[in-house]
Amino acid sequence: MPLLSLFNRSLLDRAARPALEFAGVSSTFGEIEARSNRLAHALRARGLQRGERLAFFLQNRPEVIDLWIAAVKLGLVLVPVNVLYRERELKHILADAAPVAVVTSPDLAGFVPAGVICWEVAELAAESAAQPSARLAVGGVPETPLALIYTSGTTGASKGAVLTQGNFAANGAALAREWRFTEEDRYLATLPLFHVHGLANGVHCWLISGCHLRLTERFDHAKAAGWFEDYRPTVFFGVPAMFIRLLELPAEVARAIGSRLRLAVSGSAPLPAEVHEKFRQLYGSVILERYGMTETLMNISNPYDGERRPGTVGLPLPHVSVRICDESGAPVADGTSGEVWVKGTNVCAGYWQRPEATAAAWTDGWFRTGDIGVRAADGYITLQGRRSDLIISGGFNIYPREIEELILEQPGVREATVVGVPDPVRGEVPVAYVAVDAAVFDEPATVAYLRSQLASFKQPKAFVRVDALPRTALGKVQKRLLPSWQA
Ligand code: MLC
Ligand code: AMP
Repeated sequence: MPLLSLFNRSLLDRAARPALEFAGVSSTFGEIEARSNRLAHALRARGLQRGERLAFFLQNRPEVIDLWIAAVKLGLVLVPVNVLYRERELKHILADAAPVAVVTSPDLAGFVPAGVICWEVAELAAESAAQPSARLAVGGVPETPLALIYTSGTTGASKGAVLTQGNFAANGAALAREWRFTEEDRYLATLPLFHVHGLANGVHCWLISGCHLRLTERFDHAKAAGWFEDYRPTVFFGVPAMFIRLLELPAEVARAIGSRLRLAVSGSAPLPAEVHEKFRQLYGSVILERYGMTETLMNISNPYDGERRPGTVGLPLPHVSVRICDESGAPVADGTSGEVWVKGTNVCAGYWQRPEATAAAWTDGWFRTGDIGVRAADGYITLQGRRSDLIISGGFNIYPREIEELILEQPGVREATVVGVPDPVRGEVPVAYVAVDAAVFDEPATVAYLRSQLASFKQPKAFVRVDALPRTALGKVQKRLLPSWQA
């Protein structure tokens, strides 16, 4: 079913129902329909045409949702940008995607590189208010691109995954069904809307099922207990760092929250089995872990009914085919590790303007995820690591090479490498190992430079000095031979 038809189940058929709450302000589905129509007219008045790209660089707020729905109606391609990105990341994404403009807010606009056109989100909303509320829908087919979402894939260079309306429809419809969403659900949405976990899963399960959503600007563990108590959600989606923070709540508070929570979903990074178990003991709720990627949306999920097995990501979703392959691309036997390959209506159309990267990631119609996994005889899949040295910190991806390149540009640095070290909350954090000329290397200046260029979660927690990096005979850095580091 086309994405807009899925949305119509709520936007048109449940027009009078309360839909969304943000900062104490509520909207019905009918109001969201009208707001997104007015915004579509305003975007059209600013000259945007089907197929054109428009970036957004915004914290979570209802305007992001209005923009998403307006983009579906107009056939626009949105480019979500992580609010923590700084000069280097923004320059790359905005040059590569070349959007008509970036929709942003005054607090973030200062980070947008000079020469890029910014549209102030409040101005756009004010302009929309004067537009007609009648639907302006040019429609879309499943192949119509809807988003370019930047991800680093298995190499360091960030690439735009071209996700279509059909990808979001297939993913959203499957998850809403598999995870038993109904219009009675109350979904607490704290994940960022610039990543697929919050956007493709959260927003789409909500719009397709017609449940209620409370949006927060971001996850804040100091406020989380209050939100759960006050809103009484039945559904929560989070990254492991959020569940680890939630383990800090007093037992009676946790038990009360858990008694109302019918579904807690974790993904984007490995959920340690002990967190799964501690959450069950404290909240009386068994976390459902699933596995996805920007390029593929969701692939594999533990079952709603049946065993949610800790440490595993479960079974392939009904519309997704999964193979575990060896280096030659041949499927391996159950119990043997290999690379996870996926195929299905969830998989993106390729990388934006990068035919070589696209060719390298697909083989015979299968997308090669770069994740290493193993399938048990009963079908449950466990992820064991990655082919690349990706670091995942709090659910945000970090490619060491991106940080290494910047450090190597600093005066006095001979060699540099960045590795992920274990962190009790965020899973991993980056640490830099450097061989430097001590008389020249200026660590505070390097830290300040990295802060101006890269997202805060990519900042190395330490610069560990070594005489030289351990290397193989071929010159490759042997990260596992580096001295261990502890905070
Ligand atoms: C995080 N920070 C933010 C922020 N989110 N700052 C401003 N706005 C936001 N929206 C920064 C903080 O400033 C801080 O920076 C650091 O992140 C941690 O903040 P914290 O308050 O100490 O939070 P913490 O309890 O550690 O939890 C971090 C977190 C965050 C869980 C809130 O990591 C997060 O939002 N993660 C979600 C990532 C996500 O959605 N991933 C999905 C990718 S899609 P400093 O300077 O102190 O470090 C994908 C596919 C799939 O992977 O399968 O889903
Ligand atoms: P992204 O590029 O941000 O979409 O990140 C996708 C990556 O997150 C995947 O390739 C996995 O390595 C990782 N990931 C997502 N879900 C899980 C999970 N449940 N367990 C382990 N890793 C995960």
